[in-house]
Amino acid sequence: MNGAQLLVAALENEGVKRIIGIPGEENLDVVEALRRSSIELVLTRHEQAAAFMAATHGRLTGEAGVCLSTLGPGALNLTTGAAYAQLGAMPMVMITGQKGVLSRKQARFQVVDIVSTMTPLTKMAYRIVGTATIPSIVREAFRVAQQERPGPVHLELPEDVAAEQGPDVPVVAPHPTALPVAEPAALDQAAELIRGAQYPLVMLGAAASRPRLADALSDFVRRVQIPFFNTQMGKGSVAGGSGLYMGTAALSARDYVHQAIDRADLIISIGHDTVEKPPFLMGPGGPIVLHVGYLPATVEEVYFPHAELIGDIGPSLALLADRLEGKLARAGALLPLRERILTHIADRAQESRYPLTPQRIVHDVRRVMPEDGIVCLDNGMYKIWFARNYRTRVANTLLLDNALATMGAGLPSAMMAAMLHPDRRVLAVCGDGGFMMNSQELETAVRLGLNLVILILQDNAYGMIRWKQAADGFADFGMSFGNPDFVTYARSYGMQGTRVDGADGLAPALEAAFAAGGVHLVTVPIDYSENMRVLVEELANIRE
Ligand SMILES: Cc1ncc(C[n+]2csc(CCOP(=O)(O)OP(=O)(O)O)c2C)c(N)n1
Ligand SMILES: [Mg+2]
Repeated sequence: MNGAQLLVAALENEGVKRIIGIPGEENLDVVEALRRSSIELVLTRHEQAAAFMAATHGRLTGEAGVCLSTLGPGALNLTTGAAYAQLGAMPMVMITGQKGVLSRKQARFQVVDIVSTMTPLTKMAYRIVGTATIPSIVREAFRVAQQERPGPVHLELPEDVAAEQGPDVPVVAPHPTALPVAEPAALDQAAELIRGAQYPLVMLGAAASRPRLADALSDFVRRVQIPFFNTQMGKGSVAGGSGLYMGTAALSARDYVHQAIDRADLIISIGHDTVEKPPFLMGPGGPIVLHVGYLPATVEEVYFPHAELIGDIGPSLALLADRLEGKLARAGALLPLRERILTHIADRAQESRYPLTPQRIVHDVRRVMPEDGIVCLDNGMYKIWFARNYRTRVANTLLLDNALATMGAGLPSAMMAAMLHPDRRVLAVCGDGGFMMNSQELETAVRLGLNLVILILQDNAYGMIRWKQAADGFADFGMSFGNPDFVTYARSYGMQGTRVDGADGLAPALEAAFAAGGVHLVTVPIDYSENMRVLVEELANIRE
């Protein structure tokens, strides 16, 4: 076997079904080995999209997604995706080519030190220099990528190592590893803290959305009956309408949900990852914070828990619930605030204004998405509105990036969601800015025959920055642009496109797009004057 064949055999051994990316001539041995394997090669039109897709595979399944690129320029195009997976804790393995290590027939043409480039962006970046180590290195790469805290790993396979014939080294079989569960003494201490709280509140953070955790979290909340709120990336991790949801912290302070947070004397912070924009700001005199995590808390200026419960979160929470169930007289002490908070959030959700308000768009999207439908956001102003206003009842049904918060990932992440869940409705929601950063992938989506609807929110501007500019008192300057005619643009890719031209047109347009199947683009103008009215002026007045 040559190096490429060993690599592909090792990937099959990890259960890899597809590799996403754009090969270069340095990868041709790998491409040939893939042709003879069970693994599908999925071409994209930009490596960045391939990395976003691979990372989303990891995010949704817990198993590393795999992407492939050539050396130099192609590998550099993976870097934003690497950072996306690193900050977002998404397991991913990136494989890049390189010129030969033993001879350099093309001198330094296209040679960039990619291993050094990837080192600060990954959990591990490694150049393979001989065939014999390939099976063990691939096993190690997947182990590192998938274990807590998950993230990206980079492997560089130089073309001469890929082509080199070596001994048939056996692959290393993966095996499930159970994580340690929290110590009994730590569980007792945490239970005592919670029993002593007058106004307890649960917060579900980014790690709460790990695919394997959904059932355990829902059980915990149901058993202890303490109301909960989420961070943006913790959204959707408690199944069903528990009646205990208090809101999502899309802002760091002064939103309606902070009325509960500010009143709490104990916050049980489950799976919080400080890569997220802070859901609340710790300071002197605030509530006690109990951090429950796979790993100890990262201490920050705005997050410094007073106690910790460390270990496999699911089983640890079950043991904690054993100590608390039926013993918490004050469990629901903050619940009387719930109605008021949720009513404020739902304000004007059905207003018939055109262009549509963000609240109306969120409301109409929720109407056409079934409970298990998946909405994938790009980054822009609407992310705050979706995080705040879109209610989720199934884990990982609102995929957003509150970690790198990069533009351009909305469409690729939705494409991967549609590949993994062809039976569920998947909607990408993108601003006109973010959509155009990876719109070339419409061709990929059409070629793959995906069922996918893309909703473009059109304000002809980088709206989020325009809002910040206004909120900070700067003049309105430099944030507007023109757009292609999105309906014509969609049709040029061989897909359907619809423009919403009335306040009541969005829900029927989305419904028709899903009913038609295939890839469908819907564009709707958005009225962002609500940003100032609600997120600046109204919220400034809610201090009690
Ligand atoms: C790759 C990248 N570039 C720049 C930014 C900074 N940024 C955040 S939101 C935003 C504007 C997004 O515009 P658009 O996609 O049209 O969404 P809108 O806010 O207008 O709804 C910008 C420029 C970013 N987050 N990521
Ligand atoms: Mg915009």
